[in-house]
Parts: sequence; structure tokens; C-alpha cells
Amino acid sequence: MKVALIGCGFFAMNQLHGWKDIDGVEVVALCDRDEERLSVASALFDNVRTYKDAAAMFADGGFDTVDIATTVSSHRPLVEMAAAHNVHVICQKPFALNLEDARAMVKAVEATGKTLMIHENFRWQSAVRAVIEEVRSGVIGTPFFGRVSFRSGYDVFSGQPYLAEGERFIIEDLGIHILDISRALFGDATRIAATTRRINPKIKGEDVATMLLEHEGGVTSVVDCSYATHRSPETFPESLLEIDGEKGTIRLDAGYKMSVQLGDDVTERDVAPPVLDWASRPWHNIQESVRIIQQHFVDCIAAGAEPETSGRDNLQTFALVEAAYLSAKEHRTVELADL
Ligand code: NAD
Ligand code: 89V
Repeated sequence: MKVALIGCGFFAMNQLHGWKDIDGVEVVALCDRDEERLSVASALFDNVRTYKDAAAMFADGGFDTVDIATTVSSHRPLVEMAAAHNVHVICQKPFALNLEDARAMVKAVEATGKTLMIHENFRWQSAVRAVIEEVRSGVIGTPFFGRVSFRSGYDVFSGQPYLAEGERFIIEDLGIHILDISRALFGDATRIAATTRRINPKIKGEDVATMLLEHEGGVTSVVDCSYATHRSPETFPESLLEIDGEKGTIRLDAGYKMSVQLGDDVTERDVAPPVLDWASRPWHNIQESVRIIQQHFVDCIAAGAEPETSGRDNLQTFALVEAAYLSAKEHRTVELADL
């Protein structure tokens, strides 16, 4: 697979290391409007073409896959450019600015027959994945309740200053991952009710959100996230999970401790992720998930299979984000079918 990456910023460095670790993948071209970022990223490779303009990179071609690692406002034009050049696409979350754009982007790539996957990586963190596999194995029977929780006081704004500037913040940037974990555990949701707050006066958007979901299979889940929670130990960027099933419970607690309880028997497992040689704490679980999600993308293309977090699938996660904002604004429960 020959990969071209657009957007050599803060997070793309993880994606570039991830590609380097995957057999059969070669990064052949890089694009960023910013000369300095382009130069730092290209230093990771012996032989890579560099471009300041994505259209010029597509015109030269020589790659079969594009990795779009820019921020959201450029996603639609870049995905449509990729579709016009008939290549596979992996695009960072949040996929689009609104649901209409997201639907159009999925349609554009579907028309080419190429694969479109969204880089929605939290469900691919190995600790979260261990819980998803346990739930899917049926060991605790049919789940009836779940909680997916992310509460932190970590300063995300120093690495990603744009997060302080948007009208929308935590649901669009972080809640999207947490809502996606809830879907991975319990299936699609039919209704959502949400409240939001802004606690940090230095930012524009909301930094606290509490969401209640009803899922198609009958599970009720509480999905809560906060960047205004000062706690010790700081758990960034861990998602904590609680699932009650008819036969038992599963929890993922702080410090990557998973426990499965059946009757009075409790089995505990340390599911802490490794720190890859290019990774650093506390980001190492996200960094490991980047390599895992990119390997999944490569494996699905080789097998002709649809990725778990395909563009089509991500429309459901994206709809939950839109519905959560609508619910918080209008103080009402939103039916997903109405969007
Ligand atoms: P960033 O601002 O640091 O980097 C984006 C880069 O894209 C910049 O260097 C910018 O110059 C470049 N760019 C923008 N539009 C371009 C265009 N049309 N052509 C060429 N270059 C262009 O942003 P970031 O923090 O790296 O975030 C990028 C994306 O990754 C965002 O969508 C963000 O939500 C996502 N992200 C995901 C995770 C995760 O865990 N999945 C973590 C952090 C960020
Ligand atoms: O995953 C993300 O999208 C990041 C962060 C973990 C900081 O929320 O923006």
C-alpha cells in the first residue's frame, strides 16, 4: 500500500509512526501548507515527496491511499478530492462539520468502490478492546446497563490550541470517541438526551457533557465526559467503563484494571497498553490504538471487507454528536431517526 498523508500536525506524527510499523505500507508523499511541519514530518522518511498543495499531490499521484489528518473544516473538500482520484481514504475524526456533509462524503467514496474509514481510534485502545471482546463473548449475558466515562483536568489546549476556539468542544472532539465506544459495546442508539456546561472561562465551547442513550437492543447507557474535573490520580486519556449484564458485570477502572464478576467470583486483569518505542506517557494508549486502527484498515482492504469504523458506520456516531447538541440546546430527548 502506498500512502500519502495530508496534514502533518500535532496528531499526524503518531499516524506516520503507525504507518512505519506496518508491514507492506510505504509512505510516499506528505502534504501540509506549513513548510516547517512538512519538514519535521519528512525527516521521518528516507525518500518521501513533499507538497504544500493537496491538488498538486493528487495530480502527481503514485499512491493508492490517502490519510487525511487535517482538522475538520478541510475534510469534505479533501475527501471529495480523494474520491475524484479513486484512492482509498482514512480520515480523522470528527469526520465532518455536519451530518449533511458526512453523508455526501460517504456517498462520494462509495461511488468509487474504494474503502473509506474514519480514524475513530478510542474503541481500538487495547484496554477498551479487551472489554468490548469480553462483552461480545457473552460471558456476562445480555447487557442491560452501561457507563462510558471520561473525566479529566488535563491541559489539552497546549497541544491543540484550536480546541479552545470552536463554538463546540467536548462532544465534538472527545465525546465522539466515547459515544463510539458505547456503540461498539451496545449497538446503535435510538434516542439520546444530553446536558452540557462550560466550566473553564478561557474556552469558547462546552467542556462538560452528560448523555443518556437508549440502544436498539434495550441497553441504557450513560456517556459522560469532562475536561473540568480535577482528580488524583489524573486518568487522561483513559475511558472508564461499567457494564451490567444479566449474568455478571465488567468494569474497566483507573490504571487499566479490568474486572469481570460472575456471582461472587471476581477475575481481575491488568490490561495496560504497552509504550511503543516512539510513544510517550500518558498518550501511549492512544498511540498504540493508532497503529491498531491503521493495521485494521490495511487488513480490511486486503480482505475486501468493510472496516468496523467505516465512513458508513461512522454516520451513526456522527449523528449521536449532532443529536447530543440538539438535545442540550432544546432541553429534550432526540430520536436519532428524526435526523
Ligand atoms: P493540527 O492543527 O496540529 O494539524 C493539522 C495540520 O493540517 C496543520 O499542520 C495544517 O497546516 C494542516 N492543514 C490543514 N488544512 C490543510 C490543507 N487543506 N492542506 C494541507 N495541509 C492542511 O491538528 P491536529 O491536532 O493534528 O488534529 C488533526 C485532526 O486529528 C483533527 O481532526 C483532530 O480532531 C484529530 N485528532 C485525533 C486524535 C485522536 O486520538 N483520534 C487526537 C488528536 C487530534
Ligand atoms: O482524541 C482526540 O481527539 C484528542 C483528545 C484526546 C485530546 O481529546 O483531541
